[in-house]
Amino acid sequence: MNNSVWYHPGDGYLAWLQYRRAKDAEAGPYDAYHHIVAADQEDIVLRTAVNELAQGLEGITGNKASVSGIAGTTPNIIIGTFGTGAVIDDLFSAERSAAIRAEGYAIRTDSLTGNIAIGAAAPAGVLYGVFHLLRIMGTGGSVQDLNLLENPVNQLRMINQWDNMDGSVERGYAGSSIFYENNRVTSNLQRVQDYARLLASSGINAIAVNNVNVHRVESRLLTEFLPDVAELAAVFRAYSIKVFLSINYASTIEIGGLSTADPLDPEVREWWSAVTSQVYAAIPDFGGFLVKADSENRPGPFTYGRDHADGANMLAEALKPHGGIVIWRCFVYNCKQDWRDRTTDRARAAYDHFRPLDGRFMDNVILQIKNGPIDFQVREPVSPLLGAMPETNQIIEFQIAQEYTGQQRHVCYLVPQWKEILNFDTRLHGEGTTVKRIVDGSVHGNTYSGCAAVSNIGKDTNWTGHLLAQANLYGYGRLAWNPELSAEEIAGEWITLTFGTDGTLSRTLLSILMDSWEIYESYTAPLGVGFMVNPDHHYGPNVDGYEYSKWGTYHFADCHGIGVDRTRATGTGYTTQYERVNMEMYESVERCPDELLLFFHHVPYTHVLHSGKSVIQHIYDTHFEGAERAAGLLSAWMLMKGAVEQTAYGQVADRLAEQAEHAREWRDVINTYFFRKSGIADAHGRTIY
Ligand code: GCW
Repeated sequence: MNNSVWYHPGDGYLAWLQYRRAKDAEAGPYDAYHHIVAADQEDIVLRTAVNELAQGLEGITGNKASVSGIAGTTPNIIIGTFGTGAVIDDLFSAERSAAIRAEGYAIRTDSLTGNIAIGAAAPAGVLYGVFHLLRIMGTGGSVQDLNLLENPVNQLRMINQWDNMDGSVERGYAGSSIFYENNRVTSNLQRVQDYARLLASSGINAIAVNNVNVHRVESRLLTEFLPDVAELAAVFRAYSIKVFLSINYASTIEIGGLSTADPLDPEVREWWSAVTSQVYAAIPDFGGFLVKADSENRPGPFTYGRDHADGANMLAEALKPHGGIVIWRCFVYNCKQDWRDRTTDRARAAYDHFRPLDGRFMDNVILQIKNGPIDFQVREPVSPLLGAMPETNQIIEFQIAQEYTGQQRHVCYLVPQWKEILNFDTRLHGEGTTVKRIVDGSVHGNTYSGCAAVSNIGKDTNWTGHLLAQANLYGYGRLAWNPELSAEEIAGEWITLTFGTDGTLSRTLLSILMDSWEIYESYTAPLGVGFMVNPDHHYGPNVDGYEYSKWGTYHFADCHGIGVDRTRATGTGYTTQYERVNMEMYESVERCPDELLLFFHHVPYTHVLHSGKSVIQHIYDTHFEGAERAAGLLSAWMLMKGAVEQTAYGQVADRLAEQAEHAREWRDVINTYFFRKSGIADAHGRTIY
């Protein structure tokens, strides 16, 4: 933000960094803080921390803060890294500072002087500590007795941009790219910097700046456009965010003038090693490469009779001397399936491809695994590949962009979904082997661990199209930092930071957010079966949209029943990819959780769920209720007129109106389809067409 002046209150541009003036009662204690002590202002990240703190204080208290290397009249806010001067060292015990890891920090208020100290092992921690203090003030918290210590739970907290250099964003629902226009890197680095602030303030520390589908022009980010990438990296560096590039696996052919991309070919290896060295010469702290290979028609090692380990290791070798890493995606499946073929199961693919390769990857390779086995549906089981490769680094991939969850036209707060996934117990090493512990690296003691997620931002003034979709971006960062935070807590923070402290408004927003995933699920594809969307753009209902296609996403509805038999006994055997306890649960039609029933089983419409309802009646009921509840979101919001800036009110009202209307469309298409298929009437005689 800094010098930009074109945004307006309520338009959403400042997102959760509004720094609204605190109300009197809260401001009292904050007002006293208008001097920042920072011994070291040489380091770029520390400089950012000072600037952010000054800016935040000014917003919250209305006072311009002074900054110097020495304490002024108390109370001061003293920030810095340990071991760089007594100012900060004296304020924390040795034991306390020893407990702080690379990106962690401690914050403490001295009861005598009122001084608040933020101490960290490294500049990044100071920056995170500053954002924490501002979050406390921004939510009206007390700063009088602070004594807290934070370390991020996950090491890699990454964002993936699916931005193309022509300015489009794959699955982007918030305008065009903020990074590229007309096949060049943008010159509007201010917008990029404003994005970096948002990311850093939520805890993000890595970003891949281009789409995983790398076309010809983006292949040249590695070479011809490298100076521009270096400029992007400089912006992110100031916020302690490492830049990665998605690369084209066949770059040697596409831009390298070679005739092959065979990972075992010496010339190919040399090309990558030379190009990688050039990248590091331009960007010494470059993160590494993100790779989508042999996936949805992208090139990969299969062409040369090699496997994913050969491919990934070749790149890892080029990166190794520079400390870089390869993030290799596991979204690999047959996207040219014959729909008549009932034996191929797309859900099985990632595990079948990668599990046998455990132990073959170099230690600077990380596999990036989508949270579910299919593709970011509103409901899927957890990918069985997570945790199934003890010798291999893994990170989980979420999608903040709402490709299948309403495309930022419907509200769908995804943090509850992510939490459910992270809390899932894989049982791989007995009870308590939760996904979050696999992801944070503690189960297998991996060299690298953490999470990645596909961003949901674009050039729209409010970043995310739907103003409420900002909660997903914020929430992802916060959850990546600490998966123990509750979905309510995160939503509450976001609401207060964004909209202020009005109680009624906060309660309304909280219930809209907290209900939204369940509501969206209830009027879309039922009981975990997935898809049922229009092909290509994936918006809106189309039950058979993918039924006779090559994409491997079928529901198999006929006049008797619906669902995919993925059991070992009679189906595709996908269930066997889970540890025994989970396998038995999913295998059994009686024990399988209702919400995933049709993911694992093909059942008659008359099958009775744990809820006591038949499948068909469940479909009718949830769709009638879902559409009604969607309309209820709009009514609830309409009561907030006047309690929130007009622009923000209008933005949200427009989207909720579209959602309400579109939920009716979903309801009627789905209900009508299943009524016609099954011939079974709704027990309550409601209108079905
Ligand atoms: O869900 C699918 C999307 C593609 C995307 C792909 C992937 C980037 O529809 O648009 O491509 O997943 O994750 O690679």
